[in-house]
Amino acid sequence: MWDTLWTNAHIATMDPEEPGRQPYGAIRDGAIAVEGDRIAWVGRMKHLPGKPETLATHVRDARGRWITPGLVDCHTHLVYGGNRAREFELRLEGASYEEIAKAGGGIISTVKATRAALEEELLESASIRLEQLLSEGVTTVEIKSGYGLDTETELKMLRVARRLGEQHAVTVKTTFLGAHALPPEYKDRADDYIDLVCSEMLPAAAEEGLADAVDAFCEGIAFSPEQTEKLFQAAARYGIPVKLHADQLSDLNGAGLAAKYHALSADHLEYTNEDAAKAMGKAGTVAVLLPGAFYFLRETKFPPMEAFREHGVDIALATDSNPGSSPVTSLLLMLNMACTLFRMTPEDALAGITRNGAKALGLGDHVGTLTVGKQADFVLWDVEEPAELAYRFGHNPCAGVVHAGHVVR
Ligand code: DI6
Ligand code: FE
Repeated sequence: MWDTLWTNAHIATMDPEEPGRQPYGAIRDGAIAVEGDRIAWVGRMKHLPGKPETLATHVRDARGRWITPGLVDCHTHLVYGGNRAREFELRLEGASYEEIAKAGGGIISTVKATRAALEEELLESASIRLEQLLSEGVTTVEIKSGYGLDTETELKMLRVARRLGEQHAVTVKTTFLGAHALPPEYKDRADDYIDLVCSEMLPAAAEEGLADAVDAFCEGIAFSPEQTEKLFQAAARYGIPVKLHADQLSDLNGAGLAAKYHALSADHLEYTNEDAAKAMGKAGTVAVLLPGAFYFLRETKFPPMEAFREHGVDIALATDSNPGSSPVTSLLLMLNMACTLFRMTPEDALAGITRNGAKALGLGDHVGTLTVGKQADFVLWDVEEPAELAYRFGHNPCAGVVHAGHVVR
């Protein structure tokens, strides 16, 4: 007997290997069985090995709804103090994101607010943002540090991220982003700061088991490729996988560097060159596109979509939820924006927030498709076809969420 059998569902498995594959890996008139926290069976109703009541302790009727894998938001900065609404006004008056950063605003203004905040305050403000993501079917979320830029505050942020995962029905992956910006006390001493990150902050985060991955901002206004490389080498010594904020505002060959270190993902990528895209394909590094930041910074340079496709680079999408460049807490909106702005198909976009989002977190074998043996994370939707998830915006058709086998919404 299975624990739960969901009947009368249309299932977008998102499994690329689904036999006789339909778009979205779809199984119409299907059923999905859960045993413990795992998926035990997925298929057509007519192929069930018996009458539903004889197969499972609980039978739940999905009443013709669509079921997709639980959504994966693989790049967020959910934990921070304050907000940057005033900076938004300045940008609308003509100041650029880089100018504001160089004048000591930008990331550094959030660093000040985050250092000043108590752990409980950070937990509370991030909880509200997290609940907004979860209400749309997110079951896995990555959360970065990077607004502390000193050991104490970086660890405080990562502890908050871990506690969010304990207090909410979601799988949290943490990323240590100590190399996000140069703190004011290290002005003109970026190499010294990177030494501190490598020799004190990263070891402390690793020691407490707070860093599932290591990330950096490789950019003219942040850290050079050489400094990034030092950090990647330190991460390797701790056996922690890397990711990179790469080529967001200029092409420093960040994506190529990420590929060289077999990064899980390279993120943003508006200015990525073709050779780097090719290297990403070879290394299996996922391209994480962040349409919220593209839109909010009014970027006009598009990520090299053609090159990614040609070189077999998997594309994921995420909110980049943060106070400066993407103050958004809707992953479904990113689905729509990826289609309208980046010309992705609704199916590819959905893969970007399920299967490929999982891969970008090193969880490709664990979540992201509805396949027997994977964790039972899925979402029921009040839609008539899966493309509706990308087509509407500002609308939430989430009708139910299962996380690790439990109905949580
Ligand atoms: N790129 C981004 O878009 C975020 N971080 C980064 O490296 C923005 C962070 C911020 O402006 O607060
Ligand atoms: Fe980011």
